[in-house]
Amino acid sequence: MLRPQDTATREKKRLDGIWSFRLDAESRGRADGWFSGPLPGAGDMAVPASFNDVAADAAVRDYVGDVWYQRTARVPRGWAGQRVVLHFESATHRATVWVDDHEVVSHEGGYTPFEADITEFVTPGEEVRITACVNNALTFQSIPPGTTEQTPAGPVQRYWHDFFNYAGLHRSVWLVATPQAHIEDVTVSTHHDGSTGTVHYAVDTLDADGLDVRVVLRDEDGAEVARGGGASGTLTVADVTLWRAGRGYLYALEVQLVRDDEVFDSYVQTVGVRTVEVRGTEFLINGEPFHFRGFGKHEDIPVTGKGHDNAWMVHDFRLLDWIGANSFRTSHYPYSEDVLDYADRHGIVVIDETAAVGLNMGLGGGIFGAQGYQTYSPETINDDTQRVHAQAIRELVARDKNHPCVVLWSIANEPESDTEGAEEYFRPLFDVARAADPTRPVGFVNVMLAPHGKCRVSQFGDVLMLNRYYGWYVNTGDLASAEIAWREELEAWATDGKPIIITEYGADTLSGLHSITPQPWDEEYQIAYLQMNHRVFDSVPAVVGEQIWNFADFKTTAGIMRVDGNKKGVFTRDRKPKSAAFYLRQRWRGES
Ligand code: BDP
Repeated sequence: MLRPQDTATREKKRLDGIWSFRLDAESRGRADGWFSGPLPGAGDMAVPASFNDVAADAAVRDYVGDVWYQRTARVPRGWAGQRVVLHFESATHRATVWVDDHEVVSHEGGYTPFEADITEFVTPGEEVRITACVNNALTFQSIPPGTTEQTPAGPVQRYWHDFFNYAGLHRSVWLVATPQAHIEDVTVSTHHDGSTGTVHYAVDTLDADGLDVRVVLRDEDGAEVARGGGASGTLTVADVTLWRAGRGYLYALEVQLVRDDEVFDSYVQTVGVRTVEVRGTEFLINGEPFHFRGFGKHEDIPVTGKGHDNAWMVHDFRLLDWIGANSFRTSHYPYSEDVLDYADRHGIVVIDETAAVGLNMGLGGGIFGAQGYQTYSPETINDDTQRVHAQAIRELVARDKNHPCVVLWSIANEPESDTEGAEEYFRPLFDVARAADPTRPVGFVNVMLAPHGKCRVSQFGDVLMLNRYYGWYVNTGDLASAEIAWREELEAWATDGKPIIITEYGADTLSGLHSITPQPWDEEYQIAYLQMNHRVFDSVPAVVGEQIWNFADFKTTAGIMRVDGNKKGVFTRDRKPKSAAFYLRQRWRGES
């Protein structure tokens, strides 16, 4: 599947705006045919946005079940004879879509795109009704998992991840026109040897009998640097400008479907020439050791929730630059493709994560031991979950494989990983990731409950990614003991001979709370906590990265450990710096 694009042969029309919207607490909509006319009893909803906080109504915020979105759109009259596609960048966590009365597509998984060829159901120049039934329920067979508990007061969604279960249409919806004979997919991979770069490409086409593939590679000035033909091939780039952290140089690969000089379809794929390699305890980008500095982030902003917003995105990248970060992890789900495009262009390195978070019944919103379920069992996380998880990995790789910013796949965050069930569950998933993308390392993020010597899943990873909270969840307020315990554990991990990225370490901090004798929750403690961690990291050579939890404060489910959300941000939820931001700027940029 390709991103919607405007090219010489393609057009796209964005369907964002105000849609009709309603809850469907009794799940009546399908049986009552709500797609077959104007949505009965509907209110308004903004797209893109999470619906939860927009309505200013606790019943909408905490709602579990089906919600319905609807709008009409006119298919441009100039699209006659074209193939018309309806494309959703995401629908959280699953959706079924109708065009007028026709059911056209269903999709499971809240953070990857899906689309349907709707040519036969539309007439260019006329309006169509587009209806989506979106469902936000988490089950043991969804990624992420959860369960709906029936209480005397009604259904309550329970889950084991520490961010609010925002849902809805979080990203843009598009109508797209392509030629009937069209390019279906493009895959690129790159190498370089000295100043010579190579770009390997492979093109999938549909209904393109008798047509040829032609490719032209251009540099950032638009000058042609290479050309080729055939469904796959390798282009050579003399005097290549590499994509690197801090300098996101992008070539443009124009892929054309042609017969002689007639162009039937054209698609432009950006290409960053770079290599990624794990060698011993080093993580190499372009053959040079790379040290990750940055954050675990969230897609999380006031009111809009997980709805994509370009202004906030650009602002966040400015803050990353201001503070001297060179990377982030898309904790804990695939982010908007706009974010990855932006990271490509600005040379920010990305650890790309699936939505497999909370596969751990021993954890819940930062509270250890919130048991009650067994993680891996026929009734909980089981073979069906594994199939959904495998599909989530495939869809993530299919979507993001061509982004130079993505250097590492994270197939899960903090799953239970110290049991036989965990080993059986994860072994095949690493194979799935490697089969989908042989060019990038694969890992998963290890939790403190499975320390070195106990974890049975880290053996499968190319890289060790560790989340640790010494001085916060353990040795709370006692940084001296924390430092000793942390160094001891880290030195044990270093004996595995793999690069270690600390993907989370952090302390909840209430902006504005100060003390000359630091203790948990005040701004000085956050700095002291980070300094302690950095002393430990700087003394263990296998550590190749530090990503603080979190870039900004974010919304979570309600709980006695969370005051208006998780406060481990270096910035507040509205992106004001806490004191730690200035300390980090000093460490990462040498500037205060
Ligand atoms: C880890 C999780 C992260 C949480 C964080 C915390 O990976 O999602 O928000 O801890 O408790 O367990 O702050």
